[in-house]
Amino acid sequence: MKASEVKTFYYLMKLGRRFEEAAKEEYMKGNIAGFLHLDIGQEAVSVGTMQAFDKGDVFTHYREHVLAIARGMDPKVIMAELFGKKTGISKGKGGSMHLFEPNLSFYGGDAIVGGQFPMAVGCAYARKLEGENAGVFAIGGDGATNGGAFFESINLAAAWKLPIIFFIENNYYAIGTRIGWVSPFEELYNKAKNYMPSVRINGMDVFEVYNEVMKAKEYIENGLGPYFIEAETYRFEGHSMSDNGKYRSEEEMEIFKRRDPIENLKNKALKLGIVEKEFFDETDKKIEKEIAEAVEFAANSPEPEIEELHTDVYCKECENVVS
Ligand SMILES: Cc1ncc(C[n+]2csc(CCOP(=O)(O)OP(=O)(O)O)c2C)c(N)n1
Repeated sequence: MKASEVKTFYYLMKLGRRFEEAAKEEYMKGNIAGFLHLDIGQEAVSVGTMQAFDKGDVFTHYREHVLAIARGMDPKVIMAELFGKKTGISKGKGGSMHLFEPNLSFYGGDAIVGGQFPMAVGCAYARKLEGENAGVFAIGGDGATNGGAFFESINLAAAWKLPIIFFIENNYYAIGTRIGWVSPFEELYNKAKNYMPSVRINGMDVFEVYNEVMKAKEYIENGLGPYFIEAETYRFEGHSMSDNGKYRSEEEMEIFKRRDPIENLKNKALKLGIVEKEFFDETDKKIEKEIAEAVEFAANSPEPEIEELHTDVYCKECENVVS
């Protein structure tokens, strides 16, 4: 546990948490419409994975604000996207579930559960043909592992030894469906272990996530084929803003809240004397300012013009690529 790593991980996780809390507040005020899936509680996964997988291509599902922040996307353009503004990362036309940024190799926000996996496998195949070995990272939820797209993807990735990491955030619920009701077991790494190295880790510990993805990255870069990681985690909020999460018990919530990845990292670093209290206080203040600026930027940005309804709908250049 190095001080520099603790500082980076804490900053990004806290920035992500405060971003989400602000987004929730703005949603309640009516400034954000549509769907909003919060990552609160799962920040160790978003930050640990993106810090370790620093090159290569990233394919995500719709719960991706903190992944995007940890990848290097400016919170201002994410907030503006949530507000549906012209300055948003997808020009305000995608919203919360579509934070796509090719310059960061971030192909994110697939709203179709499990839809990101076949695309990620296609990309991994293309990268292998091109002789690129930075690989592909595909992340999804526990519910996504019950779909055919997931099984077809791990099958082909293993058969063709593709450079891809499959990462599952097992937060136990697919909206209100508990994993054990629709899967014969809750430890999902069992689903991939006949295909590739497959592990289950503590997704509430940012260092554990980071170290495991570093290991997986080395494995795929060496051309050995795909790698599967299941991280046990928990979302403290409902599935989306329209879900009050009443299907979970208070006791279960309490157990996982005691494992809060941000508080625990801070307390551990303080106890071991690795990072001083002043750092955390100053970082918190800096983050408050950054988040206030992001909301202000989004609120003051213009709406997209009506003509924009017809742009970015069809890819004319792609016709030549496919032929
Ligand atoms: C193919 C498909 N089926 C159903 C849905 C509706 N749906 C949206 S999110 C979701 C739950 C997915 O849960 P999980 O994969 O565990 O991810 P989490 O929300 O827990 O991050 C469902 C069923 C969808 N978007 N796409």
